[in-house]
Amino acid sequence: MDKFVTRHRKRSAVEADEWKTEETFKKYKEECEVEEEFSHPIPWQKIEAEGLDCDYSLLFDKEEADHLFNQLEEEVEYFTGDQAKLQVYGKSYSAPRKQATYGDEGLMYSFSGVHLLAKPWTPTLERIRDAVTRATGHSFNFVLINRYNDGHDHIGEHRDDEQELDPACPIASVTLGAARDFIFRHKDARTGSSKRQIEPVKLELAHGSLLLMNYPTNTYWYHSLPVRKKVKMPRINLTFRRIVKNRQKTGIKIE
Ligand SMILES: O=C(O)CCC(=O)C(=O)O
Repeated sequence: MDKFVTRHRKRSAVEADEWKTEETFKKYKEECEVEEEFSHPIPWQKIEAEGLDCDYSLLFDKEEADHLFNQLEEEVEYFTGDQAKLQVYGKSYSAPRKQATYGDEGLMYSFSGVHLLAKPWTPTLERIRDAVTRATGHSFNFVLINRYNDGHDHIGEHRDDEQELDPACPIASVTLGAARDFIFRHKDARTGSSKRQIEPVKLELAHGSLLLMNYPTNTYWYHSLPVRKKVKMPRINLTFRRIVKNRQKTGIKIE
């Protein structure tokens, strides 16, 4: 098969306030999509579970991934000082990783009461974003960058389910650097007396890889990048997103 499908939306997500159920969302998506070819076919691996729909592939070969990693090390400016702190249950903590946000002009990243304006795209971020667009047919206006210095750096369980994210656009997660375990846990398998036995979904995200988290994955599943003390090398993760501009209110919640 050498034809792939590009999905373009014909109307804005803002009009879709009626998205209350999966049925209405699916119907809306079908109405909105048109098919055409695009030019960067890559083999995808489907990852599915109850309410989880992901696609995984290697987007960049080692040489290109090494180059992109080195370029990002020169270009990306990470938050420092108060902007690098997390507020969890009213207390301020240093994030166990470095973070930065880039994107289209005026887009805001809101996180634990702190509002951070996206910096303008750098040449390397544009190059990666465009490669993701060619591979998926989706366009992105924002990227959150997490840099993990080694296996002590991590991110706790959370969902990327903010209302300003366009659900018709997957969250596209690019990994450069050390391979790390990435774990999904169903929301009903976490805590409480009604806890269900649903196996977690564990992946290893490789250097140069692309993971697409499609709707409704972030409705039902939490994800995390746990501590792995044996990992000595740094890793940069870029999550490309599409933010609906006049829905911006809240940011990523880390629990
Ligand atoms: O570094 C990763 O792979 C995970 C990043 C993440 O969970 C996020 O950006 O929401």
